[in-house]
Amino acid sequence: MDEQILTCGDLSLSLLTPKVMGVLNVTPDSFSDGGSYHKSSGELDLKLVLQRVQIMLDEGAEIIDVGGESTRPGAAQVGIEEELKRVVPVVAAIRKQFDVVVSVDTSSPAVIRQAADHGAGLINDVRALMVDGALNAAVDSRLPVCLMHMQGQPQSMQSSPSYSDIVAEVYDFLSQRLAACTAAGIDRQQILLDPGFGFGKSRAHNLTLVNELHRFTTLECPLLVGFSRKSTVGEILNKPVNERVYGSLALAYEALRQGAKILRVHDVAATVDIVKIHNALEDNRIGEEWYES
Ligand code: PT1
Repeated sequence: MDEQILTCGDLSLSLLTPKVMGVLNVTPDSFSDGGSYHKSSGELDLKLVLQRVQIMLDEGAEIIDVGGESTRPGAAQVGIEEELKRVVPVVAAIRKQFDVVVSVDTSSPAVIRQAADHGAGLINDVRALMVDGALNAAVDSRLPVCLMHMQGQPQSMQSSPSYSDIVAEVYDFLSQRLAACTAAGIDRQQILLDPGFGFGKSRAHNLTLVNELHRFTTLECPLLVGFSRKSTVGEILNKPVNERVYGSLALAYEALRQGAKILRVHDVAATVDIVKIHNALEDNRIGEEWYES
């Protein structure tokens, strides 16, 4: 694979080295940072949002992922009007203040279109552009897209996840969505793939996907992964959401080893440190002929 450069509207993003995507949930109900940026009236406080973005950028995030619908296990779906009201002003405000790639975590064609009109640089869809109209909206936006695998829907996906071969099924799904997207006119170079950790998967399914992540590199699209503070980490450590940083970093490091190019995380500073260590080890390898042979 040659150097991947994503064209994110007026910005571009090189994936020659892995990038950190900082999570910004503008929802009242997300599992980790839900409700953090709301006034007591329940209204979103844009000043708090922009302060959080500034911190993540100072810590080294190169993408900010804005989500207006919680997709954690058990979360309820949100109406289009509410999602638009949450997401679009935030995308616009971030882009007014910062030259950073803003990703929108959405499955809705209306949100894709309006966010793109207000400066979004990437579409991150946990439903892999399968909602009616979403694929066309993404094609029209000309933005890069992240296609993720999920079994079921957030409300019920953890009730009984079941696969005969987790890796093969996720691989085939991503390969089919990749084909659908290129057929619809999305440039192959603009497509990211994500196995969807925690989305309709047991702890064993998640761990197998981590161990076998390298197999997905044969799809020849950059891999995006999100383990940050998720319940698989919590189950292994028997720790609550706010004590899962080190566990999440261990999985992120393994994912880097196996070729992940974007890490979607809450803990930006810590993750940027492990990316730097990974990069230093990679640089040190170059020129070591014995390694090639
Ligand atoms: C992800 C992701 C995402 N995760 C992409 N987008 C979430 N591309 C939202 C738990 O088990 O991995 N990739 N957008 C958050 N979703 C979850 C899922 C949060 C599971 C928590 C859990 O605790």
